[in-house]
Amino acid sequence: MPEPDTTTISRVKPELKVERPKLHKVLLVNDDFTPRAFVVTVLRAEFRMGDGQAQRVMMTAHQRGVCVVAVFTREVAEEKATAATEMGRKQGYPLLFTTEPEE
Ligand code: TYC
Repeated sequence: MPEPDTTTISRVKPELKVERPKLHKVLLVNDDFTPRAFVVTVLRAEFRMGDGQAQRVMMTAHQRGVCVVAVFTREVAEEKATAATEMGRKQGYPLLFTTEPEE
């Protein structure tokens, strides 16, 4: 009698190594020179915020020194921080947006 064909089925699950990209925060840094209304304009233009949210973020940075604006992948966070900082620079303001990785 011939042996039946055998099939070996692996019981070891292949490890899935799909990692979520780390998110990065965009931070708004306070200064003594940029007008409040201009900070609000930049937040609305670059981060698509409504007026109320932009006012709150601006006032938080004003009172505490820094405020988290939003969270993105590293590339997008850096692009937006650079573009928003550049809006201030063009008007001669020291307005600064920075980025940092989320824990
Ligand atoms: N402190 C500024 C002023 O009193 C306003 C301001 C707020 C500037 C937040 C920057 O990130 C900032 N005119």
